[in-house]
Amino acid sequence: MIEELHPAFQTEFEQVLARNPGEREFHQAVFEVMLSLTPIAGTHPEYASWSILQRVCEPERQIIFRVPWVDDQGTVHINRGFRVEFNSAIGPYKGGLRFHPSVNLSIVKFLGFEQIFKNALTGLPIGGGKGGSDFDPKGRSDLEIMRFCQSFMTELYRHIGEYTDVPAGDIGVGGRELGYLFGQYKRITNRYESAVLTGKGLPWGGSQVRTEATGYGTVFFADEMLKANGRSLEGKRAVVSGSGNVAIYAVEKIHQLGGKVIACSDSGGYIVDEAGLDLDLLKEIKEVRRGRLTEYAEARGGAVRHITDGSIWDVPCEVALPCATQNELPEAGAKALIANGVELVAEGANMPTTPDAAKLLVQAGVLYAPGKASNAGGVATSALEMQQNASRDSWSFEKTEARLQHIMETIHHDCMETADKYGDPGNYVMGANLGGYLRVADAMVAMGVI
Ligand code: NDP
Ligand code: 2IT
Repeated sequence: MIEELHPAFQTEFEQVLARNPGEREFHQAVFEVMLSLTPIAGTHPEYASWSILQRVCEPERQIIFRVPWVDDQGTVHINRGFRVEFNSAIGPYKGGLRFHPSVNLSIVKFLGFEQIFKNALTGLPIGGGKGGSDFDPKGRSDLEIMRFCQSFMTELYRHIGEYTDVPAGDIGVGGRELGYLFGQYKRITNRYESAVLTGKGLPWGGSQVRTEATGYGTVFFADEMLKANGRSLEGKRAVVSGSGNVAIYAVEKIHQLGGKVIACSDSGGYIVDEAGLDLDLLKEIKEVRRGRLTEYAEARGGAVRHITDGSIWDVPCEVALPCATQNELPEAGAKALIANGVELVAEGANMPTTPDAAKLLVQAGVLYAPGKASNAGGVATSALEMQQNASRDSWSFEKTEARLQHIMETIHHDCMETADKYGDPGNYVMGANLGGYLRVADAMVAMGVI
C-alpha cells in the first residue's frame, strides 16, 4: 500500500501509522489525501521546512470524556464522549457530532481530518473538527435522549464557542438533539450564543435549508458533474443508500430535478420501489415516527420489496449516491454497479467508498466524486447559519438555497480546475484533496510554527 505514495510522503505516512496504532479509518483517510499530493511532491519547499504535512496529520487538540446518564428505569449508563479539534488554520473548528455505537477515536479522527479539507473547499472561513459518542440512540425515549445530551454538553461546553469550535449534527444527531445540546449550553454559560452550534431549529437561530443542505448539495454537485459531461439527471434511475437526513433530501432533490430514486436503505436492509420512492411516506416513517424501512414496505403492500440479504448496490441504476456511512460501498458493490451500467457515484456520506471500490469506479470511467467535495453543502450551509447568527439576520429559503447551489457549483469548478492544473483532468478525488490541502497549507505557512 505504502509504495503507492510518492517517496516524499512515505516517511510521513509511516509516522502516522506508528503514532496512531490500530486507527484503521484514520489511516485510510490520511492515505487517500497523501496519494493526491503526488503532483506537489518537492514543489513547495516551504511546506517541507515548516513540516506542514506532519502538523496537518496531528490534531491540535483531542478531548475524550466520560458521559454518565440515567435511563428511564433509573439505571446508570456510562458512554464515552469525543471532540477532536483538528485544524484551525482558516477558521474555528467546525464539524458535526455523531452518536452511534460504532464511534471510537479512529472514526472521529478520520471524520475530523476529512472535515479540514472539505471545509476549506467551501471557500468559507471554517477549520476542521468532529466529535460524538458511542451512545446508541436507537430505542431510547425523548427524555433519555435529553438527559444524555445534557450530560454530554455539561463537559463539552467548556471546549466550544462561536470563535473556538462550532459543532453540528451527523449520524444520530439532528434537530432534536441539537435543541437539547443548545439548551444546556445556554443554561450553563448564561449566554444566548447562537453561533456556538449549527443545525438549530428555525425559531431559535437556525437557518433555512440547513436540514436539506447536505442532500441537496450532493445532488447539485452530481448535476454539475453530469452537465460537465453533456448529460443531465432528467429521467435517470437512482439508488440512494441510507434513509436519514442526507439520504432523504438527496431523494427530494433528485425528484425535483427529474430523476427517479427507486431504492434506499437502513441498517436493517433496503427497499426497492420501482414506481419511485414515496417521499412523504419515507419522511413520515423516518422523521416523525423514527421507524424502520419495513414499515415503508408494509404501507406500500406488495409493490415494494424489503430485502435483508444482499446489497443495495445490486439494484441497477445510472446514479448511485452512498448516503449512510463509511466503507458501505465495497469492491463487490462497485463491480455490481459497473456491471449494471452506473454512470455516476457521488458521496453524500463521509468516506463511504472503500479505496478498492473507488479505484474500480475510476478505471471503469464512472464519474466519481468524493464526499469532501460532494457533501460539503451541509457544512457550507452551517457556515451560512453562522453568518446569519453573527449579523442577527435570517435569510429566506430561496436566498439560502441559491447560495448553497452557487457554493456547490464553485466547489465543482475548483475541483475541475485543480485536477486540470495538476495533470489529471476529471479526477475529482485529486481535485478535492489537493485543492483543500493547498488552502490550508498556505494559511499554516503564513502563521508560522504553532
Ligand atoms: P442519519 O443518522 O440521519 O442517518 C444515517 C442513515 O445511515 C440511517 O438510515 C442509518 O440506518 C444508516 N446507517 C448509519 N450507520 C449505518 C451502518 N453502520 N450500517 C448501515 N446503515 C447505517 O445521519 P446523516 O444522514 O446525517 O448522515 C449520513 C452520512 O452523511 C454520514 O456518513 C455522515 O457523516 C454524512 N454527512 C452528514 C452531514 C449532515 O449534515 N448530516 C453532512 C455531511 C456528511 P439506521 O437508522 O438503521 O441506523
Ligand atoms: O460531515 C459533515 O460535514 C457534517 N456532519 C456537517 C458538519 C457541520 O458542521 O455542519
